[in-house]
Amino acid sequence: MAAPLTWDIFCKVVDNFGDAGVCWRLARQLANEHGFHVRLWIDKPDVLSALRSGETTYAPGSIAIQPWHAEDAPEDCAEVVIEAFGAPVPASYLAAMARSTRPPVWINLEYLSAETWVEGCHALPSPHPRLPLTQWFFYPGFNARTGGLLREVGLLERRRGFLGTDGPSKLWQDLKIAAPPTNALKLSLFAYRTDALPALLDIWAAGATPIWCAAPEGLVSQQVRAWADAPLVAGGKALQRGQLTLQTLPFLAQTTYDLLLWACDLNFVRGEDSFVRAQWAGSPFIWQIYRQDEAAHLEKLAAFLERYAENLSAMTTAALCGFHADWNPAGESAPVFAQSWPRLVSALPELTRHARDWSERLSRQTDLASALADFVKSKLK
Ligand code: TRH
Repeated sequence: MAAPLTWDIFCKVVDNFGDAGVCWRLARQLANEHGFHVRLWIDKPDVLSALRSGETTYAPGSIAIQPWHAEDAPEDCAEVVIEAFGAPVPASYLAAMARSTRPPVWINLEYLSAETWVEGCHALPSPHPRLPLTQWFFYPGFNARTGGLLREVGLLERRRGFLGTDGPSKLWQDLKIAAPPTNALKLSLFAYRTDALPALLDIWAAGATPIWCAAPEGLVSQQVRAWADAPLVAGGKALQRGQLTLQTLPFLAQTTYDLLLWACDLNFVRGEDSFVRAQWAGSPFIWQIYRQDEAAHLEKLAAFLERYAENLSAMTTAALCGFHADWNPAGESAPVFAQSWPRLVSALPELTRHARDWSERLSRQTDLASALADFVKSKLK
């Protein structure tokens, strides 16, 4: 039997958790499900530690996590080399790649976007200007003309199992928090700092619907505490303000965060990885997109919403897009949510059905790790 392929993934943490989160998921799947030997080179291993705390669900020995310092490079190059989100491999490593008797399959794994141009760029070659090497663009995406989305084997079955049994109550017990009130709309909140947040918390507290909101520690924690005007211990007793029960949580391990998404009725997510996990959770979600210069992110947001809302009624589409516009404001003034929140709540029954169908439909697509494995095999023939 041939020895398992060796993969080097290079990850540079730009900020926050998404770069590490995506690379870790990919590494884990390539090792666990495809049996490859993976080295994950990461410049900030502590970011990864936060995501993995207490996690034991990967085959020990098949993933090596390697701290990566600037131009430090591994001496030997792997058979497959992935530059995640354009993190360039060190020059000496590139030279080693060029010297190999069989040059590695060299992939630039790009950010996720629902924009249609992605389909034209996915899997295109980019020959190196000087060296005998070719890099391949690999774009995640929402259809078969792209590389697909990261999805572990059996993910949706596990979600169904969790929800079909006492998964949520066990989760609250494990988190050592009181179970949400049974009549409350259960929300999770993961967001970038935004001036829009206090107004939304006000609406939740004063609104007609009882709301339970779980907020893991992060960029908005300070704002949440300032709004509550209370110290709020992460994972401590929930705070009651009018109709809102606010439950702070510690930053969770990635695998536990999934369970929180599964257990909630509506998830506020951001960036890339939590955005994808919310889709696998099969519940409605609100996406706070990572801001880019010249408001490029708003086009990306619109492209996704257009794709996602394809089979929704006009009213629900308007509610979904209206709320996203308020949560991702183009201008400086903070939105008030007085209209967009109640409209979103009215749209939740249809959005809930839609979210379930969407996740089932997407799950019929080849997942990103398998698509990468197939692509690599086709290049090694
Ligand atoms: O953290 P993010 O904002 O990450 C990024 C980065 O900003 C990056 O530079 C940018 O390029 C990219 O977004 C688009 O959001 P994201 O992608 O959702 O990553 C968050 C990760 O943190 C994800 O793997 C889920 C995980 N997570 C936990 O493990 N525990 C938690 O409690 C929470 C709230 C999240």
